[in-house]
Parts: sequence; C-alpha cells; structure tokens
Amino acid sequence: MVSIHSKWRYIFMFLGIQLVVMALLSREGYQKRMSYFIRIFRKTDATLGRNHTGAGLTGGDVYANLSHLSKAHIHGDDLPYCPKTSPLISGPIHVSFPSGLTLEEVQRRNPLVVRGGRYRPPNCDARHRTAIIIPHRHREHHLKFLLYYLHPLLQRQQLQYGIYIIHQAGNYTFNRAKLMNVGFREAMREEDWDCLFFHDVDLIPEDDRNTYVCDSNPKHAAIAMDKFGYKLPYKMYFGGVSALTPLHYLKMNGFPNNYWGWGGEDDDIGVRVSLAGMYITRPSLKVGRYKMIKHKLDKGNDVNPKRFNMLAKTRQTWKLDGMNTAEYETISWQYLPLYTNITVNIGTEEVQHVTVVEDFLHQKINRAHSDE
Ligand code: UD2
Ligand code: MN
Repeated sequence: MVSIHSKWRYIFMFLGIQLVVMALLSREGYQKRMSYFIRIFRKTDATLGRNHTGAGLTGGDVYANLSHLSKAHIHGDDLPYCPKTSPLISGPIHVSFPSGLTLEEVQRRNPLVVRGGRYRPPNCDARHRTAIIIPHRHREHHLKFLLYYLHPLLQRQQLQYGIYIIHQAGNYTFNRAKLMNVGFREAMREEDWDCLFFHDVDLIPEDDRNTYVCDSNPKHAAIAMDKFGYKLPYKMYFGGVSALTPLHYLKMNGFPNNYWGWGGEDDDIGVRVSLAGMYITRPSLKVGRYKMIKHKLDKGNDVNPKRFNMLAKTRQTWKLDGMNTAEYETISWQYLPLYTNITVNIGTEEVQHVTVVEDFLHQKINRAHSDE
C-alpha cells in the first residue's frame, strides 16, 4: 500500500513540474526563453564574445564591445594576424534614427578612426582591406546615420577599411553606377584594397555577422531589407549593397556609365556578373539584413524611362561601356575626419551620349580601315 501511494505522489509531482514548464514556455517570452536554452548548448560557436547587454531579438548596441580598444596599441609592426572570426562580432544590432545626432558625436564615439575615414585594428594585423564606396548627393542626413552604424560595425569585424563618398557635382540627372566606377578607380589609385563594397547611403546593416569582406564571386550583401519584407525581391536582384574584388570588377568591365536617373543599373550590373562568367553569392537571410531610411525619389533622379530597353541590350553593350570608358573630372578631394569626400563632374546624359556615339563611330572607321 505504502509503495503505491508514494508512486502516485511521484507521478503527480512529475505532471506538476511538466505543467509549470509548459505554462512558462507558452507565455509571451517563449521565443526568448527557447533561444536562451538553445544558446546554452551552442556556447562554443560564433556567439562567443557576444555582448549580452540587450543583444536579443531586437539587437544590441553597435558600440558595445569597442570601448576596450585603445589608441595605446596602435602602429605595432609585429602584430599577430587578427583571428579568422572576430571575437567582437555579436549578431543583431539595434538600429534606430534618433533626432539630434551630429557628425561630431559620431566622431567622438569613433576615436580610432583617422583622417579620411580610415581604420586599422589596434591590436592585430587585419586579414582584409575593404573600401566602402558610397554614391552621394544631398543626402547628408542619411550619411550621418550610416557613418554612425558602419564605423563601429566594421571595427567589430576587425577590418582595415576606408570610407569614400563619391559626390556628384551639379544638379544634372544623378548617375549611381557611373559614380561607382569613379569610386573604384579613385580608391584603387590610392590604396591596394582587396575588396570594394558599393553601398547605398540609406541602407543600415542590422547584423554584424554580415561581414564586409569579399567572396570568391561577386557578393550581394543586402539580401534582406525591411522595404522588401526582409526577403529577396527576385533572384537576380543586385541592388543596395554589393561586394566585389578588383578582379571581379575588371572582369565585368565595372558598371555601366549610361544609366541616368533612377532604376535599371542594378539589374544591368547583375547581368554583367553572369556575362563575365561569374555568379552572385549572398549571406543568409538572417544575416544580410538592412534597414532603409525612408525617403522619396530625389529631385534630379527621375525614373529612367529607357531602362528596360537598355537592359535588353546589356549583352551587346557591357564590353563597350563600363570601366574602360568612364570619363570624369575630379573637382575636389577632401580627407574629412570620418570619410574621404571626392567631388566629381561626371558630365550629363547628352554629353556622354555624344562620347559613346563617337567611340562607336571610331570603332567602325577603324574596322573599315583594317578591312581595306
Ligand atoms: C534602389 C536600390 C538602389 C538602386 C536604385 C535605383 C534598394 C535598397 N536600393 O534604391 O541600389 O538600384 O533603386 O537607382 O533597393 N543617391 C543620392 N542622391 C540622390 C539620388 C541617389 O545620394 O539624389 C544615392 C544614394 O546613395 C541612394 C542611392 O543613390 O541610396 C540609390 O538611390 P535611391 O535611394 O533614391 O533609390 P532606391 O531607394 O529606390
Ligand atoms: Mn534608397
């Protein structure tokens, strides 16, 4: 009898505990608790060194982890290589756009960034050298937020990096892709970068595991944006943020110069990747997340009505128009505290059109001569 009683007692106790656990899990914090349990079993992976000051589903402070880096270590010649995976990487980042942020504040929070927006890790030798190329005009408000988030994110990734703003002079129609060609040439002229990130000014990365290093093929980094519901809008999409090595860039003859106004150039670039015999790589949807600062279409960047016709001809045009024909005039070069600003005159649609037609005629004439 006694033993049957105690058996029932244990069964009731066991059921009771199960009920409590189920009640706990089914409350609204269920997901958080589950991920906490899962993390316990995965302690040894890349989450090592994670900052626990709020890095959860909503993301952590992008400036956490960086305060212990000090200027004192800088410029050691015999520094060891940085580890393959940075211990400062932490995962999701909280992104918001507080009013009142100033460039001085961004500067104050990034004491190790030097003139021209350059940085090298103070206590190890970086494995990667990345240039960020940002096409720009009249978006100072967005630029400030991008700098606020990008500088610390790149520092967490222990990269050697530089930020270049390619500023289109004048009020003529904007040309994003041509500005990228300018950025490529000017940045490479200055330093031997091994990777270039072509970056919209209004896209803020939301996860520092999205590393700003190149792959063996051109990489599309902005795979999941809030504006597309954090999904890839279509398979060949290559807009927003992409990463190419100098070799990738030259192999596809850079980007087109003749897309004036909004749209089409990103698809042209995507097509060039495959025409040059390469393919697009991407980070996972979980990691390649970006927030786009909301905005309207800018003055001077009307939708390009010719974009579909032009896109249909990329196969014929990509070798004739691109890095090999990018003509521009550099107006000024400024090493500012948080970035290098290159102001450039890239001409206008009409002037460029003449150049392209002239080139075409020259080629025809040359061919005719060589046939004689
Ligand atoms: C989409 C793509 C973008 C590009 C564009 C079509 C996303 C997130 N991005 O952006 O990569 O293909 O469509 O051209 O889908 N800019 C200026 N000043 C201007 C105009 C443009 O600085 O007056 C720069 C700035 O870096 C901006 C970028 O050009 O982020 C793209 O222009 P957008 O933001 O107006 O176009 P959007 O958001 O539709
Ligand atoms: Mn935009």
